[in-house]
Amino acid sequence: MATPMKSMETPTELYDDERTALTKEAFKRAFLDNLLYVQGKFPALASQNDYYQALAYAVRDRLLQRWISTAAAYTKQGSRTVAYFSAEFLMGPHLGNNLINLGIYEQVREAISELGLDFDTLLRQEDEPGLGNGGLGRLAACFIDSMATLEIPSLGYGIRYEFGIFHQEIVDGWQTERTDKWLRFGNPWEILRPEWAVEVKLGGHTEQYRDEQERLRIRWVPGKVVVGVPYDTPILGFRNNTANTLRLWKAEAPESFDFSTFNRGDYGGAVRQKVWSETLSKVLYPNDEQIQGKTLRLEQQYFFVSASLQDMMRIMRVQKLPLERFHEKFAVQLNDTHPAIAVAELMRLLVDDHVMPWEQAWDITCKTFAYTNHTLLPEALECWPLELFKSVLPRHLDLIYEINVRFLDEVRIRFYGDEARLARLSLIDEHGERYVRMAHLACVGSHTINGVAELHSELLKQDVLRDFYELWPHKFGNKTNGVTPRRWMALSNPRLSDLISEAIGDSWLKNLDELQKLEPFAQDAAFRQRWREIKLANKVDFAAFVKERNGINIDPASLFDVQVKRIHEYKRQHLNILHVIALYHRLRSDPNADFQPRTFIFGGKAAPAYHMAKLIIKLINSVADVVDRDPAVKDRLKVVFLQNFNVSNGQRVYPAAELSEQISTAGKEASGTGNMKFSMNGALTIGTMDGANIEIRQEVGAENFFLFGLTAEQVAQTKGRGYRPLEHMTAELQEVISLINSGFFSRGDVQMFRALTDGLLWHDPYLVFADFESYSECQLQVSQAYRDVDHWTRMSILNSARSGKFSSDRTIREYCADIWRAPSVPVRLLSQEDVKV
Ligand code: Z57
Repeated sequence: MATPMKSMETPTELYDDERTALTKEAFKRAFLDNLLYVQGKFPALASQNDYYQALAYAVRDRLLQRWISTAAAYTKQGSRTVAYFSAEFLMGPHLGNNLINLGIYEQVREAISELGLDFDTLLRQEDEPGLGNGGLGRLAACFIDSMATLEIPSLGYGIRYEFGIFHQEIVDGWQTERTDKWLRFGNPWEILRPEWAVEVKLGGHTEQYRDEQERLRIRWVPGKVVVGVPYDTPILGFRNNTANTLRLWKAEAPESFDFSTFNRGDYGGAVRQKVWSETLSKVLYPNDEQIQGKTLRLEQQYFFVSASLQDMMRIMRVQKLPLERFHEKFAVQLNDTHPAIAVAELMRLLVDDHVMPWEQAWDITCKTFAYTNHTLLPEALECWPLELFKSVLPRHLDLIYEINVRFLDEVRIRFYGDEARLARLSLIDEHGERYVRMAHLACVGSHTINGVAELHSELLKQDVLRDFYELWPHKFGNKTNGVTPRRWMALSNPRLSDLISEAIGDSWLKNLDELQKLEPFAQDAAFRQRWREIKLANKVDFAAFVKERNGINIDPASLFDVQVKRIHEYKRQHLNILHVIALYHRLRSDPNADFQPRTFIFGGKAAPAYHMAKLIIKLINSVADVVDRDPAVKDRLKVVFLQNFNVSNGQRVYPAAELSEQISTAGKEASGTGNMKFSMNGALTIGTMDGANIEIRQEVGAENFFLFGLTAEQVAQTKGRGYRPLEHMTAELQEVISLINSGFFSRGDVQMFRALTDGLLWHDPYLVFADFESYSECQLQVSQAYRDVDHWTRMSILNSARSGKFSSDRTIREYCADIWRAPSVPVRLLSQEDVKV
């Protein structure tokens, strides 16, 4: 008999190159092996989801080889590492993206179809990890993609929410929410690391004690303890050997806690403890730019921040680095104030747990953190009521008081006798109820503070963080956002990407500035023709998708005009829909009017408690319904509300869009990133002078951009004078408002949209009426421009050709150079030889 143990005793090969080869044949073998040995399914009985899982595991094997190689390179070099702290990572589906980055998308598509399966059906099986709300979470995802592509050693740290952003369904025109059970069928992209679990304390109180050397110290006696368990997802670079890590924490109950209760016979208590612990990573708060101030949210923030900092200290121990060098080993970026508690937590870990002198700990802390602000909206600035804060983090409150005393001492000397300034700068807001100001904590504890677009960074200095700017002007800078062209062009728009590569080669995906080489092609009639054909093919695909989802027919020959983003008054979806109603009114009044057919496409989620945003969704759907049923406007005007806008749906809509709506009130949108995805994919923008729109216009040229509306300065002036909407009322706008209020879109219900129309008429902080005429006028120019097909196509090509700046690779290069000082570390793929055991 053969002796199977023989070979086990002398293992020489950690992995088999054949097993993870990138050839089609090796891939088929791996796929079938996974189906049988991992899924336990016989091909004839397997479901589409079983096939997807097998495919995902076959891809994952190929990714792990790179991951091991990356870990080996980083460990060997003891490299400086970026830790990106974010409460949200809106990753979108992994499968297609990993195939693109590995460079095997086509081979795998062929392998799968040769096995008689439909590749696109399998791709669609993946439940996307929607662990974010909108722009901020998606930015974090683009950033970790770019860091891997640029070979920057990095870790993304966040929360493994069991339920991500809710699933939106439209019922009778209203948004309804359903839980996002993305883990239902398991997650093949993550790897559990139970050996690196850490304990996180919460609640309780502090007390003084004397240590062995009779020193007076403070001890935190927690009310409860949870365990953070890391789940790692490898993040591939584009066509290199780098696989960085996204490390997300799941909250679990510590066994020891359970046992003490359990042993006392209190089974219910033991279960309650477990249930409570797990609620910490149960669900993502679905608010974008409007905080709710819930205890659980603060607990979530502290939970992932503490677990991450402890994990980083473990890495230092493994690499035998002293904690005094924490800031040399790690650069931590705070994605908004959600992880800002890290400033106090690092101080606690250094001062309390590692007995480091305060001054030294503070020096390390300030050299470790950098803070990115993402908003100018006052309601989005996090402030925690003192009592709530104290009940969750009693020790941190004391540390923050100490940080504040020392900080205000510095301010007092700099600004002699300026008491008002002290109150404005304090980490504690003492006007009325007292609050901890998280943005102030982030500013004080960071060496660098940045905004996310030029205008936003300027307004931060003038406005929201003015006092900090006057104190530390050298800390402030700008890092204009970007998006990854791998997901937002190569993966989502293969037709266009192939045409571009045919014209200028394929290195543009790594160096997006090379898109400039497309400029001469704007003058080439044959190229323009192909450019148009591709847009049309994308529109046809999208129309089929709309038909399947909404059951309505849209005409691919009409102008596709798209606004997809979170629903918020400052983003002014209502400005858009008021204009649609105006067009409808024009068509009804003059049925023979010369009219460029248009399809208005909307998509986006409203925070579940944001009633006005939900009412805007209802209005859009109500208009869509009326317009769809009215034969008088048939084929000329259509309105579609795309349900459940998320990353996957975004990948379908950007390539099909011709007009991108970026119509926020100037001075309100920090940057916007959807605006960049549209422009890269050849859509033209109708937009205000807000966020990154300004830079997009700068890059593509004013003649290739439809600008309207008040500037941020004019908005401020208008408000300063006292904004009176009625002064901006026109006859057409009057008709529009009357039509809504008459119940025309609400089956005679004259009350339904009153809160919306009254808001616009009497107290509108977003100046919709003030911009309405300028917007309508600009939309007329859009319709005229669209009729000149060649002119439009030229503008479209130039938008794409000049969008190189908006690659997140450029953004990350700037963070590396100016903030992180983290050099790249190329990775060599380990071979069998390297890993002989
Ligand atoms: C969020 O998605 C953004 C800012 C926030 O403060 C919160 Br909370 C969530 C967005 C901005 O609204 C966008 O303008 C910006 O492009 C994006 O963050 C990424 O910076």
